Amino acid sequence: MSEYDPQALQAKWLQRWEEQEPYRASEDPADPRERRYMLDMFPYPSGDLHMGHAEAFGLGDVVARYWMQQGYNVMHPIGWDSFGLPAENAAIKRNAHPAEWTYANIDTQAHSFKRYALSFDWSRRLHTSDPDYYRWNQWLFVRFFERGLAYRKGGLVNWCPNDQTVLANEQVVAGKCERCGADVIRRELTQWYFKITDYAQRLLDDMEQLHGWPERLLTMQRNWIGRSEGADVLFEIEGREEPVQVYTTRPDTLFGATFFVVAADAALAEEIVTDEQRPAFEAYRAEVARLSDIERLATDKEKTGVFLGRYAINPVNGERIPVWAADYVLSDYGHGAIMAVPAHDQRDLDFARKFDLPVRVVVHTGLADPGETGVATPGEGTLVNSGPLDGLSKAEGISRIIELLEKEGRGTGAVNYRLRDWLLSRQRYWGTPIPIIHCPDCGEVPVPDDQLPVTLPDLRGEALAPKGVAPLASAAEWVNVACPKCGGQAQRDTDTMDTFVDSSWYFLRYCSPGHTDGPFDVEQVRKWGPVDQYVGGIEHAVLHLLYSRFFTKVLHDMGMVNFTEPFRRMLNQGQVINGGKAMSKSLGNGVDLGQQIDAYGVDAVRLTMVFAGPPEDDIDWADLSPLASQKFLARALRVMSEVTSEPGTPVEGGDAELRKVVHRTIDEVTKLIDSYRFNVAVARMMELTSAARKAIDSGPGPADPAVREAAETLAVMLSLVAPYTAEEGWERLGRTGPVAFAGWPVADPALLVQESVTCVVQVAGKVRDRLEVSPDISEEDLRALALASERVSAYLTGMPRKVIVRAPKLVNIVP
Ligand code: ANZ
Ligand code: ZN
Repeated sequence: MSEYDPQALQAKWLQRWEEQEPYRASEDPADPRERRYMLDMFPYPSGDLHMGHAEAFGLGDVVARYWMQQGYNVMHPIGWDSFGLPAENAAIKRNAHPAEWTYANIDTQAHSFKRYALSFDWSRRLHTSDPDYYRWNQWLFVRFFERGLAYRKGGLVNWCPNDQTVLANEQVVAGKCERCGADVIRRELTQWYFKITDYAQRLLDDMEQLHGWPERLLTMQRNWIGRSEGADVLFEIEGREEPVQVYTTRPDTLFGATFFVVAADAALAEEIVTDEQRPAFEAYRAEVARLSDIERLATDKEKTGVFLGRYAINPVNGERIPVWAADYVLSDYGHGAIMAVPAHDQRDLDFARKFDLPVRVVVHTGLADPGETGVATPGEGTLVNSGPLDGLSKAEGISRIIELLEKEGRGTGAVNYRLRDWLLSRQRYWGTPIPIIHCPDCGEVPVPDDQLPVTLPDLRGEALAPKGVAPLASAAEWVNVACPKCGGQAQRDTDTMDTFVDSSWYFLRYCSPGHTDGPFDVEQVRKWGPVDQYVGGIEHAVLHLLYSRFFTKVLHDMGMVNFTEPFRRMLNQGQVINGGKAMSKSLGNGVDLGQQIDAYGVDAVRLTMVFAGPPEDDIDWADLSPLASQKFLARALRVMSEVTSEPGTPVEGGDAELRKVVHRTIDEVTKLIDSYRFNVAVARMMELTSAARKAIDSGPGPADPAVREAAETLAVMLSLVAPYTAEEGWERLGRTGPVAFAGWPVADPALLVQESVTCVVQVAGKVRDRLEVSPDISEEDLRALALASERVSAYLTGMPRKVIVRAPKLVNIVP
């Protein structure tokens, strides 16, 4: 094998790794190594692996292999998120069972993962669609139910008319179904929810622990949770017994509330509308039902609404203000009703101008009158027209008015969150059945633990077609059961769980995948958890990454895990694009991973991905050259093959210059990998290869021990990105055992001492000073250094006319 033949290398080493299973994490309690847990977001089995997988898993593998080299006991597991709609849609089309498609794709992906040489511990493999996995979804659901964290309620929900199922708020992106892109509509349905809102404050507070998360991700979560502070204020409504609450972040503007708005779809609107206004109101409400929240809240949307024929009383000045229904107030936010302050809130102002309602300035901001300009003034200022609040600032006004309201029992300080409870019922088949039995006498009865799992009945093809009711409802024998409590005739819940339930705790299952006494072995999780490094896409920012944080906190409260945050460090890889655009069927710019591997080899593809740029950035495959990567790997392997000294030869007598290069490389690459700058680390490996090549050809030659040191360092470093080439090189260097565990080299500080060069500084062509500088000093630094020299300034009267810098050896100053 003199030529570089990637396919031959793959065939040879893949077989040995299959036999040796070198990447199995050790369970031996006597193993003294510190544990590390490296996790990739597990894949959905939709066909074979693609370029995006290759990039994300390639990056995760750099981290896992780096830790293995550093001597940690590393767990790097893999599994499949194998419930979900695509399998079901494929099954309908082919008149088959979703499991057929699912498990065939899993086999294909598993095969490709192995070929791609990822350092997985295959013994921990799991599939969420296996009954011995989803059994524990059900078990956890029952625990949540017992704690009041899973409950059923009726209300308007997001409905995808194409997928014929409800969606969680997190799955509605800009008013469209996250999965299929159809416009989401609202439907009135009774559904199961997880009470994630109970954890809103902790989800915010615990972000303090997430130093290792990208700021962008934390910001997205913070905004999604959407905490605000303000007050709940009680308004009397004429002709209604009970006062109505509104939530406001600006109670200081209460004197400027000139009208009152109820969400058109709130029960209150329906209740208080007068007979005279009812027909207009009902027509309007029907119109609003067709809009998504995003559309309703859009600030540039023309304001619409209808007068309800009633008046509310402003609690601070007794003023009668008209009550309207409108779509820009949401029924499930705050209390579904607002006090409108048009002078200081743009949407209220737009509404006031449209319907000719009064605008009263109560905060003097120095800006022009909103009633005239149409531009609200939401900023800071001095309160005016506000009785006891006059002259106060916004902050003073807020605390003063809350005090007054509380004293009179007309309001309280309040905190509000944008976060809604997690809607988890789905009207589809290929998911975890909700383990509840509905009994006419006992109500919602959980399936007893010893009767779990509730497995899916065997439905296939047409039986799965979306009809707006759950397919499980058609399996009469499965549905009709005895009530576990009273034994009477009862029925199973026919919805399945959102598949995000499956992924909310899978990382715990990996710690003890065969566990049969619970979802996971608490002791094992204590040893391995939390995840030290998680790698996956930013698209999960407010979905999976929020849900798993919630699950972890609940499990913590149940005493099952000893940490409150599941993922210590988080890396969001960029996307692989082609020709500046995301790969897509319609653009025809897809790149097939299998073809790339056939053409250039696994190592060249992996190296190309890692070398392309910082891990978080998108990489454009059209700009990259896997062929150049392949040539580099061939060069590296040649260097490793040409070393003639024996393994273990003492390195002390080796070439001093090359040794300095080796140790500087070790020092830099270690720091670069620690800070995720993998691409620059690869560049350093390339430089090391060139230095070794030069030493062999025109330096001390292939027998010099420093050449061996360089080649062995190269093999170990390359094992992070090019496992086949590294393993082969390691063997040719006469070493035995997997290169993955050779041990990360340590830089010798004595060899890191920076040499310096002498820089000559001339003024008007005469040498006036000599400076000792680093060989890689920048032009700016050198220029500044030269001009700061006292010997130089003695010959200058003012700013020099010109400074010519030739780093690192010459500075020429023209006075
Ligand atoms: C009066 C007011 C005056 C307001 C002012 C703002 C500025 P965040 O920060 O997002 O929590 N609001 C309350 N409930 C609402 C609902 N169900 N639908 C739409 N809007 C609602 O926003 C709180 C503010 O949003 C509240 O404060 C209320 O308008 C509005 F100069 O009350 B404000
Ligand atoms: Zn019963």
